Amino acid sequence: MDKQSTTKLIKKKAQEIGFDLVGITPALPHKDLPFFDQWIQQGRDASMTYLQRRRDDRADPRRLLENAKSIICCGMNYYGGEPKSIECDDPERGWISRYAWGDDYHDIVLAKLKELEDFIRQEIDETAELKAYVDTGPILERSYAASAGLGWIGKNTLLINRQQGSYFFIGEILCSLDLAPDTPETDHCGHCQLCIDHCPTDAIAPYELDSNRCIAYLTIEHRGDIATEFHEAIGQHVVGCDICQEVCPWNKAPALSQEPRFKPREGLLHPRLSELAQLDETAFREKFRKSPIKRVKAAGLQRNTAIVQKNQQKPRNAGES
Ligand code: B12
Repeated sequence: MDKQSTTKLIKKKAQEIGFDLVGITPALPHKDLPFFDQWIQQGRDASMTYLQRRRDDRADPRRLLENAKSIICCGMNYYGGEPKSIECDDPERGWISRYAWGDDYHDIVLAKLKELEDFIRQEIDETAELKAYVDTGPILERSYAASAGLGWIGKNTLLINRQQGSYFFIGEILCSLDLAPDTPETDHCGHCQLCIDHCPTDAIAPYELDSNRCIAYLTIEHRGDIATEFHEAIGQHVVGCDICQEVCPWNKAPALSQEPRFKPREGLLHPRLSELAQLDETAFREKFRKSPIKRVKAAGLQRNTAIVQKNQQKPRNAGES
């Protein structure tokens, strides 16, 4: 089978498996690596030192799979059409970021990538060398996915697709087969800077995010107390933040997810603060088994909930959203 036909077959299978986006890019060092290095040098990674630890592996995907020639980049939409955080103003309730409502995307996306790997070995080339990653590998996922034509990197730093918006996860397979590459999408942010204007902590400069100020970082990754200067700006966010995506015009009416396991688990869309505050270690572990929220840890959720409860008790100013 020629390169074009093989590529077409793999893409068709990826879509059958449930990926909303699929594209190919060569497994070579990426031109965006200097941005990553600069970001780290400026300390934008905050306490996420794991990012720099495997910097050299990030520099070249062939360090992860020696014979890699192509990267099969896949996107999986998690948008279910539910309301946005900025549409909830019940003071008894908080907001959990959309990506964290359902089952853990690492497991779901990885299982689908494994299914695609099996197909490649069984139907195309049994000697193909393949290695799949979702989020946790030392790979510049957004940069490779952008090169594979899945979308463009927006000013809010998310990968945005014209049909899917930005509420999609990225996973990829490093592959020893030489596949036909796609062409990258062009930037469609234009003069818009709603994400920058609406970020409550001023964490975003065009195409660059400072994790030290990002509510997603502070509420999910940061351990220990959160600096008081951010408490008020955290607003109702108990886990993660979606504001820079919610105000994005490309997320006004994106395609809907085909994956029922991303639907909100009971009580997670606009969660009751009093219920979250009651969760001890055991109850937390039980409630968030196989959920991305487990990364926040029980102590983190308690800390965040206390901040939000304090915020929700304050009288709101007229005209405030
Ligand atoms: C660390 C991390 C975070 C950190 C830092 C985020 C950040 N913007 O860097 C924190 C905890 C804040 C975070 C938050 C979120 N994350 Co996160 N995160 C990651 C992780 C593990 C690494 C990202 C990274 O390397 N950052 C370093 C910076 C420099 O890289 P980058 O932002 O990707 O930028 C690249 C390009 O934009 C380009 N570039 C950078 N600057 C410039 C400037 C110019 C001019 C140009 C042309 C290019 C360019 O080069 C960079 C290197 O490749 C990735 C998985 C992965 N392995 O990539 C997931 C990932 C980026 N996260 C994801 C998600 C879903 C989220 C959240 C939406 C979760 C939430 N709601 O709380 C938020 C979104 C916040 C945001 N605006 O980014 C998805 C994004 C999917 C998408 N459609 O874009 C990823 C890809 C995970 C996945 N596999 O699906 N995340």
